[in-house]
Amino acid sequence: MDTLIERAVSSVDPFSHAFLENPYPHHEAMREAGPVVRLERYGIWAMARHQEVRDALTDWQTYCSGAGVGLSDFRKEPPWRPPSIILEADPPLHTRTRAVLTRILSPAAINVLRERLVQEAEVLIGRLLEKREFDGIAELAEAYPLKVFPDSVGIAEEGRENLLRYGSMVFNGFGPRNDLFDKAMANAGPVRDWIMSKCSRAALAPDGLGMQIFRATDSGELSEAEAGMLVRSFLSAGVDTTVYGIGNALYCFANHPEQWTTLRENPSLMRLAFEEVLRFEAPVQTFFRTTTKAVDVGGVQIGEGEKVLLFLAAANRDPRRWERPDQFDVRRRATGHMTFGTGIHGCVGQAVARLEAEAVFGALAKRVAAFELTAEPTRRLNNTLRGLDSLPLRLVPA
Ligand code: 4MI
Repeated sequence: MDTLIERAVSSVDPFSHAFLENPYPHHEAMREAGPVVRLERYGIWAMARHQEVRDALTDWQTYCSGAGVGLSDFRKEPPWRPPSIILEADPPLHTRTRAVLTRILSPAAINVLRERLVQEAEVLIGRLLEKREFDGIAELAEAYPLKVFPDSVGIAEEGRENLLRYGSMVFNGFGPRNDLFDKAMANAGPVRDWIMSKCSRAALAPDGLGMQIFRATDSGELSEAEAGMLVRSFLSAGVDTTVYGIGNALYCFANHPEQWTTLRENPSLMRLAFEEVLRFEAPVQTFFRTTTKAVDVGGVQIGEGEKVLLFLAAANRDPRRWERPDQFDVRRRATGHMTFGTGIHGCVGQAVARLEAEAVFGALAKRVAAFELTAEPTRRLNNTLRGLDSLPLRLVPA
């Protein structure tokens, strides 16, 4: 006899303001409801346990990306922009584009940027120490990536404010057409035009990461148009993710001063500490996949062509996987978190993200004893990202 498993159903809206303000109780409810939960409101499935999220991410043949990694199914409605040829692609296209970026963004290739990124962090932290009080989001979490990332890609200075506007479009664009989506898309035309104008060979510095993509056209590995599309991927993925990651790290250390002290006393914990930030306050909270065939998940049948919402941030606090999951602890082995994803689509830029964090928090660790909140931080709600709009800080010099 077959075992009958009751299918868990939830009426929660994971893109509502209430959910996004504090997702953690909802994550727990979804994890405990079952290995996969039907979200009635959108007619989709959700996974919130570490094992199931991981299994879905490592099975691209069943859980594809080519129908989009947001709520919208590209096979049923036109995407708001031409699909990414790496994020929103499956093998064999993905295999070819991914190989180019894997090479350009390898840890060894990215180490070449280290000296400049450390230098920029030290200059910025020196200025902020003189100021003493500032907004940790605008003046640090945004200011740093907005300087070093476009410099590294090889983009001109003018108009860089469009990068954050475009990031908001990209990450809110993975959600439903709600108020956050509409607000992000309000000025889409000029922002998209600016971004696309920076994706051509002529707009890129000769020694940057962007031009390295165009060099892959020499061997016939990519077409000229594909190279431009991969520069667009850099500009889509490389700014907001690190802005929210650095902002969330500042927020964690301001709220857990003893963890900052532990880190300062043990500088070798730096890399692990940033992984713990990514586990505990994941800048990227969710991604979707689409099933290519019917699949059984823990006794529940999911049909073909169904959207599945993967709660990376809920997997990161699954008590089946982590001890004391709701405790921020820089000493724990936080690797294995799902914030960078895993499998063939696992974050290709993670060496850059880690380098930026190491540069910023390494500079802070040398000179800052503590972060004091001078007012309540405010949240910036986003359909995909979790982070702050403002983080009023006072630095206590070491
Ligand atoms: C995971 S964040 C992200 C990655 C890739 C792209 C956008 C966002 C893209 O456009 O390729």
